[in-house]
Amino acid sequence: MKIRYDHKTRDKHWQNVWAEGKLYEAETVSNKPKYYALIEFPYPSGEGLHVGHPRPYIGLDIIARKRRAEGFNVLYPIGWDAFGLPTENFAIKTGIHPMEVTKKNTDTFRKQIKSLGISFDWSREINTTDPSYYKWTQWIFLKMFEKGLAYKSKIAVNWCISCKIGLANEEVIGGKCERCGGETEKREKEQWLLAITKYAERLLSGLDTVNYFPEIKIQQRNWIGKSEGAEIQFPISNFQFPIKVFTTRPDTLFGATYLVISPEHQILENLNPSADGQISNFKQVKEYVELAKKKSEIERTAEGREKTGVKLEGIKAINPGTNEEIPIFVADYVIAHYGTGAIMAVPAHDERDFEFSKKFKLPIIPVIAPSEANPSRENILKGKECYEGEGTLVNSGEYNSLDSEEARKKITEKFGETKVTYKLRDWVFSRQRYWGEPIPLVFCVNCAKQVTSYKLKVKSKGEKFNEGEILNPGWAAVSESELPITLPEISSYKPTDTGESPLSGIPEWVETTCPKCGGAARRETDVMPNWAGSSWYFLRYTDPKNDRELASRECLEHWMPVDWYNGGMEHTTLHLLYSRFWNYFLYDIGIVPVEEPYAKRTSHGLILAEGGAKMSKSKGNVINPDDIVSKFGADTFRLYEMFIGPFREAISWNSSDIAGVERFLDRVFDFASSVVKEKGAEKSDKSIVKLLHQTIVKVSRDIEEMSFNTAISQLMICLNEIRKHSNKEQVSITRSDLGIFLKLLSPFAPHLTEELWRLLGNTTSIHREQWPTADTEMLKAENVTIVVQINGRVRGEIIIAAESEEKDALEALKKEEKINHWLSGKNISKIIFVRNRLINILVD
Ligand code: ANZ
Ligand code: ZN
Repeated sequence: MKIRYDHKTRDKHWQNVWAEGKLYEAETVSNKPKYYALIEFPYPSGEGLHVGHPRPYIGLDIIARKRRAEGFNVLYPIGWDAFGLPTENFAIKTGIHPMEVTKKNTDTFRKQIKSLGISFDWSREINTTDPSYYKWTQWIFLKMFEKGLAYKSKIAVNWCISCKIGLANEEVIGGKCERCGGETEKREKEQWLLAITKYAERLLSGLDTVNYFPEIKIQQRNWIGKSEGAEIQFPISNFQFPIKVFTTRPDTLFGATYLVISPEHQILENLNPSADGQISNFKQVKEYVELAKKKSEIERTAEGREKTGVKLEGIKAINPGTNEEIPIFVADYVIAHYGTGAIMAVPAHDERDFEFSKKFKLPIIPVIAPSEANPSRENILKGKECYEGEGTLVNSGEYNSLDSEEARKKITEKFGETKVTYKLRDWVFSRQRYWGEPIPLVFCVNCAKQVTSYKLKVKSKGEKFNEGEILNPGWAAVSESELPITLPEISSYKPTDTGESPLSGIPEWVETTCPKCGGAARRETDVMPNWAGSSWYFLRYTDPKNDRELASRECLEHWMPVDWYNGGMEHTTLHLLYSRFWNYFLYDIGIVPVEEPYAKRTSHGLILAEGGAKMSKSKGNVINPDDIVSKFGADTFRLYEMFIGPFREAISWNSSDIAGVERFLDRVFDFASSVVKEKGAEKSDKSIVKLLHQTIVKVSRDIEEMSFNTAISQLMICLNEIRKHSNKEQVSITRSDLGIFLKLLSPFAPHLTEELWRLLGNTTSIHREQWPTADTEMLKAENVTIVVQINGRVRGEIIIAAESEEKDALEALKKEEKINHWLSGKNISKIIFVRNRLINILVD
């Protein structure tokens, strides 16, 4: 009869034992080295936990458990990112207070997560909607305000029509609201902004100091979008002000055959017919401008979209290189708030301009000649084909025959000035909603007048006003002792149709006194976006109950930076950038000890529904983890989520595959029980010992590489061998060697391995054991044959020590004349190395 592990009662039992023993609580004072593992804390939605949530939790749980076993003092915390729209929308619908909704949802999430046996330190649980937490979110905002990093400005915001809320650019995807998928439009609104652009350069260069997945660094770099180029002024005939353009290719100046300004460009106001009337077709221009304003930026700049525009009749610009008159257009493919909002168009060398010039029959003058080797050279020099590359200057007067790089410097020196531009914009930080952190500022008419007159005077020594107050006349920070400014009880959570926050309808809350002059003042009624609380939560975990500071310096010094942070790729340009920015700021004002908050950042793939669609309630294809856990137990669930496929890749759920991992765990339990019964072998089989040590190496390495699925397969292979070598009379393994196997499995299946560990006679937890180390002697002897391919073709074999690295294989290859023959004189462009199997060398 097979003996089975009874997950229904034992999972809970062990979870209680661990909790009582405080097994996973980080030590505040410790001689051990620290390790801080972090996952993105969840938003506790009303839908409950989704099978996608636990994937990263389990992944980092395995890392955290391995680190504990390696002797680290591990912090692996959890909390709730609980401000946000779905909760507020639910409150609007039902009238239930968002706080109550949040409580109910977090209770559900907590229970669900706890059922998975993840080694979170629950004693440090935080919640961004807790006033004792958001007190510090408000405090950080106040510091930013004082330093002049927060400012109010009337800007065109992306307005979601159905959510009635302003959205950051990052929250608009393909012109649609990221949250509800509804239409967005542009609206002018007074908004608070945070000057993240002041940190652009540091956020960029800081990336060189951290260990993030390459694709994460690339996305962050692109989002910051640093561009080095030049600003060049083009005089306008019969008008006093020139038009300034930003270009990354000043070397193409002589090929600029027209200018294009964005529909929002200031000059259109100045050249308004009511003023001087230089633009004779102003009405047509105006119509075009209105139309363009309705379109989203993404629509406007989409590649391959038919170019539109209108020529400004009656005025002309002068190309400072050629001194020739060129026409000016307004066109929506030029964006207002990038560079100077105007471009010099060089159709011969810019695809967008090339398309535009074809449509409007504008001259194409090639000024960069590609090398002789370029097969399109003829066509390019005739202006029949666009060429965006580098080359030698032609048609450019005294600059002819310079190479483009040299010409960029020379032309910039003569006609313009060097300029660095970033795509990154300041962060729109106010929301006209209820369920967010109140912005702790007050507006006072009296002070507004004073600041204005103070600004006129020379800044006096007394520093009567801080930078934020000078920047935002009339706005004052509430005093720190008043924090937190809590959300008032209200009867309706509906945003108002004017777009103001529901808070604006509560005079008792809004009306207050000015902290500066004591006069009557009004509170800011906008609240913070839901990115606020998550911009510093990793700091709070280090000292979650501190009521004097956001966290003590001592705790921050002990724990920061986060050693390993795993989260979704969808947060790379939002949360990850925002939180790095806040951390940099807190570093600058002396609160946190490190500039970069995260030493390492990885990400996981989504779990999709069977068949590859996204799981969603509306499609009815959501898998509830509770069902899986109650049927198969937490360990089978965990193992399945890790075995399902490569951790980094999106993967479809497949219920029928769960049985496979369940069977494996059943075998482990059954076999281990028989070892317990028979007291194990005197001595393990030699081949088993060897395999066990190989397994130590492989599982240890695979865990570090987040290759959890291959670690599990190795454990499966190992178990099969152990069982194969055992028979009815004699098992092949000692109890202590079986213990090694269980330790390797324990981060994946913590409950079942704990049960077996105790059955083996141990009185303390397997999760307090040391991580097994491999006996290198045991591994040395073995050699493996590696297939050698050149450009994918098999060209021979080499024999090297098992587990050798790529460089060892290359070293061995040098001695193989036959193979070397294929490589001599060739340029190696890439090497693909599959350990213990194959090396494929790609040559040009
Ligand atoms: C002339 C030129 C010639 C350009 C050429 C390119 C190639 P990145 O690298 O993204 O910074 N540009 C500048 N401001 C713009 C705006 N507000 N809206 C749309 N396009 C704008 O791109 C910089 C280039 O994008 C600039 O260099 C400009 O076109 C265009 F052979 O100037 B270029
Ligand atoms: Zn005042």
